Amino acid sequence: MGRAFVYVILGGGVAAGYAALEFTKKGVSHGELCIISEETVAPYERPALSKGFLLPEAPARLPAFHTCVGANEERLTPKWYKEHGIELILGTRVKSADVRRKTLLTAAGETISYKFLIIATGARALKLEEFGVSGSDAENVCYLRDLADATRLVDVMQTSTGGNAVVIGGGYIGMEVAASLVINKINVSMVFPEPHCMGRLFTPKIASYYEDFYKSKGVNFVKGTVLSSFVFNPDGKVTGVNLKDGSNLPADLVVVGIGIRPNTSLFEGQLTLEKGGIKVNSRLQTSNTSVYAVGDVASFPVKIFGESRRLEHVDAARKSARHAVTAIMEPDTTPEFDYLPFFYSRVFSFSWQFYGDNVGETVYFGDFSGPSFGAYWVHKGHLIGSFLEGGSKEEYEAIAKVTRLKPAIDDLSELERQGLGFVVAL
Ligand code: FAD
Ligand code: NAD
Ligand code: ISD
Repeated sequence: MGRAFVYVILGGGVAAGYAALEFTKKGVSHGELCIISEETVAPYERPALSKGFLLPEAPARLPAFHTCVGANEERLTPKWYKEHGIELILGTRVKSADVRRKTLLTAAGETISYKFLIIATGARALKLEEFGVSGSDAENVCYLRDLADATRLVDVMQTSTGGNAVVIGGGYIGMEVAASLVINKINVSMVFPEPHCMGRLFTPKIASYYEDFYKSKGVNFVKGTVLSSFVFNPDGKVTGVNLKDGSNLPADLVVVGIGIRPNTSLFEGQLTLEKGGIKVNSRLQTSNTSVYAVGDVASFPVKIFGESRRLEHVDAARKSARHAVTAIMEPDTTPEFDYLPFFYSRVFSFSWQFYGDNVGETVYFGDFSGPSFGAYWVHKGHLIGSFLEGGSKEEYEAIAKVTRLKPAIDDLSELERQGLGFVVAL
């Protein structure tokens, strides 16, 4: 059995939703496009899962956060897909792909053929087993990648009020979930190997601002070590964790956020890979001209850095998806994808944005004991990265605009003196 489509989006996450919206804007006909997703729900804004979804009061629930509400665009409910003649093939895992024949084979045994394929398979959470620790399938050990994970986390959280949680990992998931656990009145210990949180982005000074606040909320940071094993009760529930430094922590709940691995396996040996992702050109086109890759799974040329990167952030997923659709539908007029990396987070009442790259010398500005502060990164005489906590919409727009311009910086102390005034004035 089989079906044929002109356009197939493989994966039903953030990028898929934004690609679908773009296809309708470009005039796709009924019956030409399908989305195949292992998830059982239509594409949604994944960032909500570690924020609004975990709130104790009035938590975000579908259908409220289907794409594309995160970019203040239309909310694409299952009804919307139906009205637009887009087939949503949900709860369906693709188990193999043949890019030469232009076919995908689902786990249910259906062959789906395409003229153009957009790979939007995203990534999966790394498991502790990959680091030699077993037992992460216990009922109170949670990962957080999709709606099913988030639903399970909420269930475990609700039975752990007043108890102890151990958060493994000090990155995005670790920081956002730890804040949510505190808001849910759960005592939190965070365990990670680096000397400070958000090691991939924050400097020690920026990290200590947030860590100090978390500590004031009772969070216990255990740094420079990792988990070595779990302690179980006779029912197979985790009651504690043993750490490599010899210490141990009690646990009613464990949340693991130790990074991701892009879902490339269907295409290994068929498409060129790079930096752990599927290599694409500035049209988001892979080494096979009928196949495009977008979002977390794609390694694409970031023009302002002059090199390819794989970015694990929602803005890149949204914009790369839209660009790929434009490149497919308007091949002769689509410019190169020229993307300015943008990361953000919201925890407690904090909200920060970062644009560009965090290499070179750091120049801080603002009041690190107050609600708003920031940093610039200056590399080879140019401002190439900007971070701002507690900014206004206009200020965030200003740091983005100036970072894209990569202005020459002759005098770091003058930049420090001007602080946010530097970008606001330009
Ligand atoms: P995904 O959204 O992961 O979608 C991939 C889809 O492909 C899934 O539906 C999956 O089931 C499907 N799939 C994979 N393999 C198959 C297969 N073989 N067959 C069928 N379907 C398949 N980024 C930010 O910038 N800001 C944030 O605040 C933020 N918060 C986040 C919070 C959480 C909890 C998580 C997990 C991520 C967060 N991110 C955030 C990252 C952001 O969500 C991702 O960058 C984004 O979702 C990537 O979109 P994508 O479409 O490439 O992949
Ligand atoms: P991450 O890469 O942000 O952080 C991983 C953390 O785990 C790091 O602190 C790392 O040192 C630590 N770690 C690695 N191995 C470990 C081990 N064996 N034991 C203990 N700690 C270990 O990844 P994440 O936090 O898992 O997030 C997953 C994905 O979700 C990422 O792609 C991230 O970008 C995305 N996400 C983004 C946001 C956002 O942009 N606001 C929010 C949530 C999730
Ligand atoms: O970008 C985002 C984000 O951080 C969310 O929480 O999209 C979601 C939506 O705003 C949720 O409605």
